[in-house]
Amino acid sequence: MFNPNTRRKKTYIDLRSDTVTRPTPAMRAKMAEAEVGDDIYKDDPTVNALESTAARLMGKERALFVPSGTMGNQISIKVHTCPGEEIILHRKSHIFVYEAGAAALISGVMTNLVDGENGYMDIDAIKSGIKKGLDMHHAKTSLICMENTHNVCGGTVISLEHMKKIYDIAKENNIAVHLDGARIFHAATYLNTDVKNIAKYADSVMFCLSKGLGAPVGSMICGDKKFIDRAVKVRKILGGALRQAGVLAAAGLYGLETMPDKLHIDHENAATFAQIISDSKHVQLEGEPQTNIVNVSLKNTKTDAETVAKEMKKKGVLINGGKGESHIRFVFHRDVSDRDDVARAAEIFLSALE
Ligand code: TLP
Repeated sequence: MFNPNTRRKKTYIDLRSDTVTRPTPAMRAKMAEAEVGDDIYKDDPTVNALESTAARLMGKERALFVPSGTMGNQISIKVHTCPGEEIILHRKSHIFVYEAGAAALISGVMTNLVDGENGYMDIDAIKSGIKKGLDMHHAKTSLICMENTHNVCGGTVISLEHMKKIYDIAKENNIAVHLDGARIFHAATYLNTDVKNIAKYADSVMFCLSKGLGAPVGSMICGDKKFIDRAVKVRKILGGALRQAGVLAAAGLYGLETMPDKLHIDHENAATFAQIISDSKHVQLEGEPQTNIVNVSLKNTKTDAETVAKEMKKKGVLINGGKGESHIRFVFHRDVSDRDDVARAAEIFLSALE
């Protein structure tokens, strides 16, 4: 019988992202055993189970399985907006920085970018940025997007108080709120709360199965029935409607059942890693890690991220590093759970700076 683990090539300690996890034998077994059907006919019992589980966990009426987080965010933007309108979001949000301009291309919306430390969008800037569209010169603001945890800002967690403030402002102005909760379970772990308590400050939530939860593919979008009905159509338009997707949904369900309670390990590993490397005078942490991401500045060194990445790869650790860049992100996940590997990766990073 095919044994996936016999096919593995050299194993690296892979800190490029938490998207790199591979399904465990137990997860693969669930995938192999999954009952399937044609999901376009809503005939796939495993996808249906995943969607009802996700909706229940997020405290929303409905949920929809989508192939990726990017597609989930973009479907949500498309549903909440009309072309020519404006969305407010953080300058360093994934939707703005890493989704290849999709909001402009797919939804035809303008982005009104708001700054803020650690991913906390400045409240006054949001208030003054809202345009009702009554003045013929203005694009109407129809959506505010939040991100929690905040990836580019170092996996930082936005407090419930801050989220509530933004949600209340949006509601006073009849504006929808979307949450990019790719790592919402990490945020909930840090806040020691239920994901529902985070999701309640958004009309729609996207979360990823393929990051900390360890599934190979997929994300969920959750919202009310009207939102999901419209999202189903947009998913079809974008080519994201799948057929016997139960084999993928089974991995997502297994991730939802088994992983949220273990994410604290990734946070502890990130903290241990940060603590070891911060003993070096060359290393400048860009803030204390709160969750599974450690952001480091190389400004006190003579090297760049590309050189560091090459040196680390020779010694068995993978990171992303661009030429001339003075910033590195280290991401912790289930496949780096061994404490010795965490310490080893930290030592290898420090030796790559010399
Ligand atoms: N983030 C990836 C890269 O795209 C940068 C990563 O390695 O962290 N929202 C957030 C906050 C994300 O971090 C990501 C992925 C997405 C959305 C998109 O998810 P996918 O990759 O499934 O399209």
